[in-house]
Amino acid sequence: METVLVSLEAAHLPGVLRVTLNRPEKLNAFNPSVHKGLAEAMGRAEAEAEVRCVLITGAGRGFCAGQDLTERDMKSAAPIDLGGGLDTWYNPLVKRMRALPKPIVCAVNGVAAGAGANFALACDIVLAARSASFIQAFVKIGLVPDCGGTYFLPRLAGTQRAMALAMTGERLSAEDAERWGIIWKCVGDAELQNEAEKLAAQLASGPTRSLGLIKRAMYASAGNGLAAQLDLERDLQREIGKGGDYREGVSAFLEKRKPQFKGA
Ligand code: LHQ
Repeated sequence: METVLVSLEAAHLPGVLRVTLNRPEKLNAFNPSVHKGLAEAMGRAEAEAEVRCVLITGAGRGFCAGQDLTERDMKSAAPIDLGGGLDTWYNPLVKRMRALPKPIVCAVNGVAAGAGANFALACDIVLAARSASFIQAFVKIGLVPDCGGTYFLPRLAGTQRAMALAMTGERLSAEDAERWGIIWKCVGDAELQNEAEKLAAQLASGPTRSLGLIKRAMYASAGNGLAAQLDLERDLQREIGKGGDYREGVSAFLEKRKPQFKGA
């Protein structure tokens, strides 16, 4: 069985690369096969011009329960090095997601725990089903958050809320995640896939290069002062203004019609 389903549904959702975590019996926990599938999906998203948006979701009742905890033999006395898995899999994945010059939409269909929660937060726009939840489960097994959790959470929710979530491992409902600004929107369970597809389709028909540069500017802002950010905005505006989608956008506005962006 494929542990990650990847499809570019040209007819149904043009430009959208749908990526579905597919180990429902394990709540889509990460194992090497899932990581390989995600790396391949990222490779397609990076390489294929037809891909103009990525939509990530999970099969079954969970989104992702984080690292598969059955993968390691805890009875062995040999010292355990968890850094290797982060170097090999999680850290490159998060960096690639953030660097991808195309939007990534996440539809969190159920519980997102540990690295699964932070994998969702590494996406650019996160929607969640009302019954979904987010758990910084690491502390419950004597670990620290990884997969970018200590970077994303304080920035999204503030240090106090991030600290309490990480130190207690308390479950955060999708509604509270929305209220706290950790995710974009919480929607009814039955509406999630539709809403996520609508958003992904909108983004996939948008000015892809603009979207990529918006992403770059937003993420750069966390490490920049105002002057540096203003300079970056100038540079990006200069770059994007030379492209066809800007001309098309302004022309469509003046001609009172819908723009046909090519993503160029
Ligand atoms: C699982 C898992 C799972 C395997 C549910 N693994 N089977 C860590 C270490 C190394 C290096 C890199 O980084 C990391 C990062 C991390 O992600 S650490 C955090 C790992 N994740 C967790 O600690 C979460 C563990 N899971 C849970 O606490 C619960 O399953 C949650 C709260 C997610 C869901 O609870 P329920 O809805 O009650 O479902 P369940 O517990 O009954 O799970 C359903 C099945 O999925 C069950 O299998 P079974 O054969 O008994 O039906 C679970 O064993 C399996 N499962 N999570 N991480």
